[in-house]
Amino acid sequence: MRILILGGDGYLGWPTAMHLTAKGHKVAVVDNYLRRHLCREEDVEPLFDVPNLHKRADLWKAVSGYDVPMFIGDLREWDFVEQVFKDFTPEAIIHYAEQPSAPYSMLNRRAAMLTLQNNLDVTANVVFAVKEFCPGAHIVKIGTMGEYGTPDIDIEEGWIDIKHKGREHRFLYPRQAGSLYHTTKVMDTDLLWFYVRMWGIRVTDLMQGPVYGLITEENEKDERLFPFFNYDEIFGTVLNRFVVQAVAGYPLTVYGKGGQTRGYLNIKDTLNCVRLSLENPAKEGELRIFNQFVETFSVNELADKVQQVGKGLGLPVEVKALENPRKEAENHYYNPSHTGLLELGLEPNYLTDDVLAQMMETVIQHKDAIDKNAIFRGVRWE
Ligand code: USQ
Repeated sequence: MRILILGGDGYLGWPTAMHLTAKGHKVAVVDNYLRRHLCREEDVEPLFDVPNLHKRADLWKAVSGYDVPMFIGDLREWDFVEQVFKDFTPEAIIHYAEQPSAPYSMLNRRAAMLTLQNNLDVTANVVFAVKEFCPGAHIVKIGTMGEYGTPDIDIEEGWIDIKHKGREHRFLYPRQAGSLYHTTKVMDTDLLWFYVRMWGIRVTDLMQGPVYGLITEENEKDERLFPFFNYDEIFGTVLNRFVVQAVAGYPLTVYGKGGQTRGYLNIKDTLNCVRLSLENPAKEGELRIFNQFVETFSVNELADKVQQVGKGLGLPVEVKALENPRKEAENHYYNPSHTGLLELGLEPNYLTDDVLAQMMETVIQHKDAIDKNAIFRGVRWE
């Protein structure tokens, strides 16, 4: 299949490019280095230096023999979008090309507007490009479990049947996001649903939970192919942060009561979920939604696991509850369903002690690169 990856330089984008080429697909990537640029602006660099896309593609070619052509530019600009879609007419598009951080979106007005404009403009341009250059192509969009928030009822997989005054109708499951970033994902879903109804495009919207890890089948023998590994408060996800904190001897930063529960997945499962979605596409005129995670944990449970495994490796890990800089429920009901991807054949990689230990051992080798000043800045939601 000819697959175009938008945001192909990112934490998930580059590993996806390697994975799909290794599975026999023809892949091209697009990126404007926004993530690298924002990390530099905020002085929160990833743990390892990551070669630019040209160098990553050269390395991957040398290791695997596969080519990954690339387009460097901004998908908010229609001229560029046109050039990309005319040069590489895709059968499927993976849309990761968004500002991905909740804390970044809450930093200040400029960061909020960048998030809003980037995320929505790119999603709209993708829809217009599909209609004009490759009608029938399947859009696989990375959404987030955070679109649903933490309601006091079970979370369904995208849709809910509502009975009202004796009649019944199926609606998008109610969304109530907890950051501006998450709100842009809700808006993306609405935009896609609108064009599914208007133009009959085919879309899979993946409601993904926080991802952890850095090792995949494709990069395990060569660290130069590792993804960005952010551990700072802005771009690092919680488990990646805790692993780095454990190695650095920095008390684990549990926000508030630590009962915040989310659905987590290993980066390897992100790749499998995306591939399974591509290989079993949505139908024309369908918005298919999967909840993309494999197990749920509270922040306290993650901190306990990291502490235990850290101790086994001789790391004296402390846990320190901090006043929560975010506005979120710290003790809540959480029971989201997630059967769709399992039905497509997903074989989950669970968070075992061995998986955590492997992550920690990798980070230990880069201990000297950890910048403790990046770990906690206190970006408040107020
Ligand atoms: N948390 C802590 N301590 C920390 C960092 C986070 O207690 O040092 C807590 C947060 O308050 C939150 C939970 O851990 O309750 C998850 O935080 P996170 O930073 O790992 O995840 P989040 O900001 O929600 O965003 C991440 C990704 C985003 C993705 C989302 C999926 O950055 O791109 O959409 O996970 S979800 O959380 O399901 O919405």
